[in-house]
Amino acid sequence: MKQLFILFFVFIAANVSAQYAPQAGLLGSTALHKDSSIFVDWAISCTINRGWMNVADTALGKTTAGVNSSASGFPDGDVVSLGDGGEAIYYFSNPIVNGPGFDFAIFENGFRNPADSNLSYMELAFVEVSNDGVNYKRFAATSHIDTSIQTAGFGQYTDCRLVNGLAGKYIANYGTPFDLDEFLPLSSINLNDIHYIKIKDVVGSIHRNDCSYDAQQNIINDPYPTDFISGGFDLDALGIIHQLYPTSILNEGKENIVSIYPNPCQNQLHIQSSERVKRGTVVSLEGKVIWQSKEIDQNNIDISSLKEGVYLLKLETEKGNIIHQYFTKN
Ligand SMILES: [Ca+2]
Ligand SMILES: [Ca+2]
Ligand SMILES: [Ca+2]
Repeated sequence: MKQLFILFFVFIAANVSAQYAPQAGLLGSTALHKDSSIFVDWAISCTINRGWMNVADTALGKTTAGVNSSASGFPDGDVVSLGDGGEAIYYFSNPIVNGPGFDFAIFENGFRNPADSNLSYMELAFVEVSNDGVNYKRFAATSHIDTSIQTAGFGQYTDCRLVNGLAGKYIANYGTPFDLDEFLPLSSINLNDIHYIKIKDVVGSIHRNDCSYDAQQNIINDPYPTDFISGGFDLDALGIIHQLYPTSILNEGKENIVSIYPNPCQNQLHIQSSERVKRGTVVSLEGKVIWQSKEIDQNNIDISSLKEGVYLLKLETEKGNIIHQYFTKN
């Protein structure tokens, strides 16, 4: 009897551990609203490798809804549909880094069940990060969604508390956040130099031939089939929380203080400024200081000796404003 009691207790404990953060707007949710000041920038460069409308019937062809740029910039509801197992790969010239807490968030276009705020239509995707675009590390995905009955391709709601480590957990306008801390035990990835993030649609079939597995080799039951042109994960945007160099967003309200031209530039970079510029520093995208001035002369910087490429110029004005501008040397 005592043994039975212990077994029962273990069963309850396992169930409790399956309860991950709830849907956006509910107590304990980790969802990040698109207007949150936590975001310092939005990913702009995205390549799409479309998946099939239905992996089990490739004669239907691949998804076509949306274009690469649908996944760029601020979340706007314009999405690109990845299809079964399709991928989006973001590139960051200014790498994502592991700062305190979450480092980036992914936006999809799921929606809530009007009758139950815990439930939503969820399409899920794996998330992977890479330094070089060749070797990727995947965030550990967990799904405790029941796999006895296939989640329908459209209009069936699921409780996101059953899911962790997968993009698409949260409804439209709310990002699902990811923390690079997860990879701290690995020496094979530099967490302060993430140039690539891959988002790969979960093929939601519960049939073993076509299914996707979470990190514990459980089948992930996700809407399937989604055999229409907008099938699969609908990627809206990627919000950046921590990156190596501050961005123009951090210059907000200060752009009118300093502008640089021409850009791209070959020889003389001109600085137009309403405050006297005290100091300038040119930094490579690898974070190496290339050049530093004691005084900026005549608001010109000679960049003729730099190699071709993109650089960051940090300018400090007399009033203590620090402005960051990127320029391309050609
Ligand atoms: Ca972090
Ligand atoms: Ca899918
Ligand atoms: Ca979008």
